[in-house]
Amino acid sequence: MAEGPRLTLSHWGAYQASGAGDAAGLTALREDPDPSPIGLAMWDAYRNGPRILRPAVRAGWLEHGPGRRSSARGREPFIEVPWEEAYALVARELRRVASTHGNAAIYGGSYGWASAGRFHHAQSQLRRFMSLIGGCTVHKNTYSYAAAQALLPHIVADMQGYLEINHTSWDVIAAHTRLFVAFGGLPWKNAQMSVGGATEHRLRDALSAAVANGCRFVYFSAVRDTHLPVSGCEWIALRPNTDTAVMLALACEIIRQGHQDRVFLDRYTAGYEQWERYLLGKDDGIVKDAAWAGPIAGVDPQRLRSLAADMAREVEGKRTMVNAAWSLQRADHGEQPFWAAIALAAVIGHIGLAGGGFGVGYGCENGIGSPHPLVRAGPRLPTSPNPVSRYIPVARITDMLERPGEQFDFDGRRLRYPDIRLVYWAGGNPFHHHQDLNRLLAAWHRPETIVVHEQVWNAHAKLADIVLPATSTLEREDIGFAYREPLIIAMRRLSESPGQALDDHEIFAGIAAKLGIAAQFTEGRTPREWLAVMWENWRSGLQVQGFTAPSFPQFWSDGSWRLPTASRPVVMLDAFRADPAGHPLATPSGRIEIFSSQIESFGYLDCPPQPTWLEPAEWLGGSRAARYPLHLLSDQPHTKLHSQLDFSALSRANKVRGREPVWIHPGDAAARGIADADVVRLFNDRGACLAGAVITDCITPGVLKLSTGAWWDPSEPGVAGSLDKHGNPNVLTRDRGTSSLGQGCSAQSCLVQLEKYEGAVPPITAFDLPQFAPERAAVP
Ligand SMILES: Nc1nc2c(c(=O)[nH]1)N[C@H]1C(S)=C(S)[C@@H](COP(=O)(O)OP(=O)(O)OC[C@H]3O[C@@H](n4cnc5c(=O)[nH]c(N)nc54)[C@H](O)[C@@H]3O)O[C@H]1N2
Ligand SMILES: Nc1nc2c(c(=O)[nH]1)N[C@H]1C(S)=C(S)[C@@H](COP(=O)(O)OP(=O)(O)OC[C@H]3O[C@@H](n4cnc5c(=O)[nH]c(N)nc54)[C@H](O)[C@@H]3O)O[C@H]1N2
Ligand SMILES: [Mo]
Repeated sequence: MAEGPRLTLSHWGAYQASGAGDAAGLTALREDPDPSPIGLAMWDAYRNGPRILRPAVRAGWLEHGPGRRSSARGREPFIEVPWEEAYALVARELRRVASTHGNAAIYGGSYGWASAGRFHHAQSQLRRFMSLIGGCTVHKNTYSYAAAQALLPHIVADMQGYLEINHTSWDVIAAHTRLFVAFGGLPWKNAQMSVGGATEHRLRDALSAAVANGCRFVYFSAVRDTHLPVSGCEWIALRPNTDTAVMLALACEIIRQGHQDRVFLDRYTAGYEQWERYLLGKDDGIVKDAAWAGPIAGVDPQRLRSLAADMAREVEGKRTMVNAAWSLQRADHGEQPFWAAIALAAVIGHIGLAGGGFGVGYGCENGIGSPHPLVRAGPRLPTSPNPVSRYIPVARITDMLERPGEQFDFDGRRLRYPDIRLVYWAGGNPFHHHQDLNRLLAAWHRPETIVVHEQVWNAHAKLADIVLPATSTLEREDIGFAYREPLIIAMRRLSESPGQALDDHEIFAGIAAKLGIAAQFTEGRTPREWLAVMWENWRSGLQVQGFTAPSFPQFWSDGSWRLPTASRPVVMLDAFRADPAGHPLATPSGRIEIFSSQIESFGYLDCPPQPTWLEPAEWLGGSRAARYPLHLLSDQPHTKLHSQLDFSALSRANKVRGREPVWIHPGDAAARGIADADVVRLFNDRGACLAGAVITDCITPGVLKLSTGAWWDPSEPGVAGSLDKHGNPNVLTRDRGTSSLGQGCSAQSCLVQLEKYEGAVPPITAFDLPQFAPERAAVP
């Protein structure tokens, strides 16, 4: 088969191999108007980073067996073993746990972004493998937007299945939006990513085009968006977690000004009257107007009143767009700001029309607002259904490990936590993504065995019992696809695998062989044959949707396939707007539910049946602020994806004295005697970390910003509560569900204290390899 251009794809972009020998590297795709620098640093990082080279087993596990001395995780050396021995150990352990405790005692939720590429997608491989061995307990929903995933189907539409992939496209916004109000901003840094692979980074140009066309941008955030590429964007600083109060006030002012769209509310929504009573204070005597919200959010009420007046207007067919960033709902009661944003947009009445309505994620990922056509489901590795029905909402992992057998609420159901004996992870990093890591660490000692496929020696790998080294995308062939991206990429193998690292597929095939199910797992195909089968299956499905894709050999030799241009612009909910009876929503009323009887029937005090202001457990207006007076935001990092590539030159260049930078307002720094580039200590009852001070007026007084992604680097590995030397905010964040409805991650509700670090600054050890037991270290 002819070999085409040497391309690869990552979540942050498509790149081409360039140069040879010492000059070998990656260059951005010529067609990409605004490529991400993250990919340029990836070549060197994957080749010279702290990669895992051989299968490794924790010494105590190998010597004493599963369950013994599990509290020594992270504190014992590893013993490197040959692959055949590793396969046999994992196979025997899976068989033991399944036969003694049942398959539900295996947690294979394995949340995480893994890498681009549809065949080697680690979780797909894991799912296929697990379903063949009798299944496992899994997870539901995401860290990204679990509150939205639970709430939105009740009140408007499915988040992942409809809303996320049907945002009104940027070209329509440029032509038809006169006012764009963004809660959480439109962070360019986040739009570097598309899950599966961004191939055309469009946010910068999209914003420029809209502003050039006269669109006014106003954004509410505790931080100034330093990457906003256009002038003419207005920043309204607000206290974190108070967006709901601001949205209620904007709606209340529009109603008091008599500008609510009565026709829209009558025809397309349900339950408006009850919400209006709440906004106007008919029952509790509190009018939720600008004068009420101003002091809660720290915003000038007059600014809210005049913004409300502007939002209600439609001028010459140009409308108002209200957007909520996903960060808003990763907070205590995170369901409420999303519901309030949609109810506010309903009061304005522009939903379903070009340029107006609401967004739930512009700027969060590159694909949102894409003009490119939607093709259903990319090429997929076939998997059979999971034979085990048990699951948890994804962010309840510590609760599950701590409290087997206990009941909990989730989206109208009562569920019970399973008793997990074996944890299996491939393609995610819980010691990056989960909150309150000291609590997770203590719970992590409970399972008898932890198996991890990883590329790198991060904290997650160091805390496992059996570590199996996985390849990176540069070291394997694949098909790269993401929703509403224009290019499908034939991903080439561009680099040698380090040491004995193998593809996740090959690792599972090896274990499957020990279990006697290799033929079922691989179906006798090579990876290249799988790519061909996956492509051809997808291609015939595309034909039905009216797209003609090339054959696999043609695609492979061309190196990529460009989707045809979309036949019509995307306008979210346009069919519903045009014909609400013919295209009802999948909600109980078929309309947008401003009041939800279904949610009311659940009786959750932490998720009332209409958009409501509820004080977060931790915020600047609450009583806890007396002790911990600073609100910590842990946003997404701009130099990497989560914890991936934290060891790259790009990520390291952004650190301050080797630590993750923390943004501090000049007043907060002065009050604590902190100077720029000082090493500082952030702490609360849950933990403490060091970080590097960046003093800036791009942040509101009383707020700190420490992006996620710094590899957890505890001063005493394996010991809960020890100081993190590197700046991982999750030693500080609170591990509670958003509410009984969503049970999502609520990392953005977190108060801390800050001080200058006076002790001797400890060295960073996050990127060091673990200890290996000397006697067996020399496996060939
Ligand atoms: N405080 C706080 N915490 C947060 C958030 C926040 O805003 N604040 N955001 C949350 C959100 S939205 C998310 S999505 C999560 C992200 O959390 P994760 O998705 O878990 O984070 P990643 O660092 O992307 O983890 C992916 C891991 O998979 C490994 N990997 C990559 N490719 C492969 C592969 O092919 N095979 C194998 N075996 N491994 C591979 C990488 O080395 C890496 O360790 O974090 C959440 N945590
Ligand atoms: N470069 C890069 N891009 C990424 C990722 C990454 O790791 N790196 N991760 C990807 C993933 S998995 C996801 S889920 C998305 C996440 O997308 P988001 O959830 O939107 O991302 P964040 O960066 O956490 O937050 C966006 C902005 O909201 C602000 N903010 C936080 N809390 C509040 C609040 O209460 N009110 C208001 N008004 N603003 C608030 C933050 O300070 C930040 O400026 O990003 C994706 N894009
Ligand atoms: Mo996410």
